[in-house]
Amino acid sequence: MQKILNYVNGQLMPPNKGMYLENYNPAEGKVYSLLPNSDESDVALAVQAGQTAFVEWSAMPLAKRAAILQKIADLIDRDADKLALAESIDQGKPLKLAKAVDIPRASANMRFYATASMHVSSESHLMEGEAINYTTRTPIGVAGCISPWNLPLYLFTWKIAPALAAGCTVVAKPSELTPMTAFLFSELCIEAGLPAGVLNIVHGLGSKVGQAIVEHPAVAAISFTGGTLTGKTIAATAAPMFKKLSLELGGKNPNIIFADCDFEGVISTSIQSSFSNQGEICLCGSRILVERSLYDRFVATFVSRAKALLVGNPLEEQTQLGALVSEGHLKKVMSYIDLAKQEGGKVECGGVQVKLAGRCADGYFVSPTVITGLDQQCRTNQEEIFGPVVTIMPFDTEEEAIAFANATAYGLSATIWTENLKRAHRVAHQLKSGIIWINCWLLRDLRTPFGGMKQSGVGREGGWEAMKFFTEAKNVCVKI
Ligand code: TXE
Repeated sequence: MQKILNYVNGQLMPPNKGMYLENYNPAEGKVYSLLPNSDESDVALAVQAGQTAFVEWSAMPLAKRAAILQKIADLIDRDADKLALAESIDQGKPLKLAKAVDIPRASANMRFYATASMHVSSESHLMEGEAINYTTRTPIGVAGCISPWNLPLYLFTWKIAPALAAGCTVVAKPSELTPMTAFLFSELCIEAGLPAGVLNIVHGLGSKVGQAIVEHPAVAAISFTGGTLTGKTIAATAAPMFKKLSLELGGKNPNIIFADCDFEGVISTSIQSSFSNQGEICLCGSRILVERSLYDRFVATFVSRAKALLVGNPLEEQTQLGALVSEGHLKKVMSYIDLAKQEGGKVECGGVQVKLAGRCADGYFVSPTVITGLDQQCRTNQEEIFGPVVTIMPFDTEEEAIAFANATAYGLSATIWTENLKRAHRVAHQLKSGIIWINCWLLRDLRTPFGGMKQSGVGREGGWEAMKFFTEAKNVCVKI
């Protein structure tokens, strides 16, 4: 069986203790490869390699550094089909989606930050007749990047690209549920000539490898995407060590639909924002709020479109929803559907595990699920489910829509549908979310700040925000 290897100090190597974990193909419910069950000794080697490599990498001319990152992007493009297939097998997502979104975005992340690093300029502040201040930004050192399983290579590169472009070296840990594309990525880094120790990838459990990265005194910054509870644990460890922290956590995002919307646009985009990637995207609009005069029509049309979605073998072209990432996650999603029923919800469609024939007979498939009849405060409407499950609730006034939208502990993203320009802006200003889409969803410009309010996280990624995160400002004041 294939063994995934760690990537430490430029070498692909087994974990120190020779222990491995089983890696599942979620569409088949079967183990298909093994990944290192690394521990703090592997992390210690990786951090040491990062510290040594930092001297050369942080001093390398920007253009040279950028050329290596661009080369990695070229190699991702060259191997796009292979990487997309690996992502689909490892994660359960439709191959078509991995080809259209995940892998192109991984190379775009590398290219975006490779070129961004060459456009950085420093600030200066003149004190008339007295002094001049100039501010430099220097890379922070060894950065820890911990990424999740929903968009594996996409989010892995989203973290390491700005870190490397800023001149940091990195110790990264992909999710133990989806390690394959990060492993293939390490082979591409070697081929691209990335100097040894600049990027180190240590595979294994969050509680062992992730925790060891966060605890290591020589790791100066932690960039994490994952669950809110894990984020709390990481913050509790890192904050007393005065590490820089960027936390991208969960969401319970409202999709607010006013009666004056473009109805066809709303339906087709809401199907996407509800069920893309099996609903395993932190930006999915899992709470759909609809103005009462449109409510019945919306529910009828949306439910009929959700029923028509094809859940199937992720490798087949016509499949629209693949498998959930793991058996554990399947159980979590199913338990929330049970909870919704206990809370008085009506399952309008779906709500069941899908049993496929043949190769995928034991896979973790759930039908697109739409639930109505719940109030805003119930647990189903407060907690992140992270699966193909949405609720629909009516509202009567703009004020009520805003109150409902803001009525959770999360504040990641929100979508507003209306043809009334003034209302769109008015509502956007009152929503407590870091990312707002008006009449669209998941339209991403990599220059914009990305992140959430409240329990959706701390800090922002994207554009200069990420470059700033991985660098430290130093002000020099010169008397003239
Ligand atoms: O994520 P974890 P899980 C949400 C979603 C999901 C829930 C739990 O609701 O159902 O979180 O998912 C590493 N120190 N999101 O448990 O554990 C872990 O190995 C350091 C939202 O799978 O947060 C993995 O690499 N690292 C989300 C990464 O953290 C630790 C994406 C994420 O895993 C660690 C995923 C520790 N103590 C889940 N414990 C989003 N915001 O997009 C775990 N890890």
